Amino acid sequence: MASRLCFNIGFLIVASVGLLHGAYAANTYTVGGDLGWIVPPNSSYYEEWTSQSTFQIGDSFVFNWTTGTHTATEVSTKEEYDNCTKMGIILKDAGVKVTFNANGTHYFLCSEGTHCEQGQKMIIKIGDGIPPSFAAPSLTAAAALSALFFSTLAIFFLN
Ligand SMILES: *[C@@H]1O[C@H](CO)[C@@H](O)[C@H](O)[C@H]1NC(C)=O
Ligand SMILES: *[C@@H]1O[C@H](CO)[C@@H](O)[C@H](O)[C@H]1NC(C)=O
Ligand SMILES: *[C@@H]1O[C@H](CO)[C@@H](O)[C@H](O)[C@H]1NC(C)=O
Ligand SMILES: *[C@@H]1O[C@H](CO)[C@@H](O)[C@H](O)[C@H]1NC(C)=O
Ligand SMILES: [Cu+2]
Repeated sequence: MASRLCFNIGFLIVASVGLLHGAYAANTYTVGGDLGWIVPPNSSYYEEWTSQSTFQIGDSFVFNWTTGTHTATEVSTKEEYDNCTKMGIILKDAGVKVTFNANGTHYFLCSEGTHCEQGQKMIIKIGDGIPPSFAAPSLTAAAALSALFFSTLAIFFLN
């Protein structure tokens, strides 16, 4: 009896997450493809990589690096991005996964050394790139469910 209840609750959670994600037809991208998130061979590498896809609400990005020290740092403005300003939300764990639950434009760079100046920077545009003017409560609930599901690998930006 007890185990059956457990199973039903577990199924409900998995089904809910599936529905929420399914509604957005979400994809998971490995940033930079096979190269991952490192100092690229040329300064337009990540711009070329992002231009290959149109990103939507619910999409996730895995920042993958294995050797050396990098960060995935999100800065707030285009000016900070252009300047390689090395302050913002700094994610240091290799393999970190970021999921976006709203349209918006996000500026990422590596805050180590001169990596950003060498082109380790990327603009991710979700949908039309325009953030909502207020936070939608239902998306917050979806993020909470997803957070349970992906545990520590997922970092959510709800701006
Ligand atoms: C940048 O490097 C990538 C991978 O080597 C290459 O495909 C692309 O053509 C290069 N772009 C420029 C502008 O050199
Ligand atoms: C991350 O990089 C490592 C080493 O380059 C590679 O083996 C692994 O498949 C990559 N992971 C993803 C999700 O691409
Ligand atoms: C960007 O750099 C310019 C020139 O160094 C500086 O005047 C400006 O304040 C910087 N802006 C930001 C947001 O860091
Ligand atoms: C997000 O952007 C897309 C365009 O890519 C648009 O169709 C959609 O209405 C936008 N969603 C919100 C909630 O503004
Ligand atoms: Cu770096």
